[in-house]
Amino acid sequence: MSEHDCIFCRIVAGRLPSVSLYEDAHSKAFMDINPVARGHTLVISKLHAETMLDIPLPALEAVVATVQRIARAIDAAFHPDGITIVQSNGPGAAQSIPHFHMHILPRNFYDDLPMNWRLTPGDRRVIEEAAQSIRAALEG
Ligand code: DGP
Repeated sequence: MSEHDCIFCRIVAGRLPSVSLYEDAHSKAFMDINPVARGHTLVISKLHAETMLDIPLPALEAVVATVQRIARAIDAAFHPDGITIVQSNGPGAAQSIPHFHMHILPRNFYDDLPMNWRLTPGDRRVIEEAAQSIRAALEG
């Protein structure tokens, strides 16, 4: 998808409407059109970058600062039991809009959102092997 076709670029440019909460030079926060919780908010970079792997650090920092600002406001407004911040990269992670964004999800104990996992001990050898692969990539 090019920047020209990108839904979130069109929202940044004001060519598509959004229920806006906040914006600064590098980021924008607005309500998700398919909310899974009351107050479900998106924070996007104004710059078009598809994923966290592509986005320049200053733009990422601006988005994270806005996420904290909005999460604090959501906490004050709704007093949820918790807040999940989630961010997907690529189709295998179910990213449906290829423009970098973070979700802010007010949570409660009984919301049954399918994103919690049980804490099951992993195989230490498999964990160590995965770490070795990542360390090699870091060094390479
Ligand atoms: P993801 O699947 O992580 O890429 O999340 C994309 C989110 O964007 C999804 O929760 C729905 C939301 N969304 C898609 N199109 C629009 C739109 O035009 N306006 C708004 N406000 N949200 C949108």
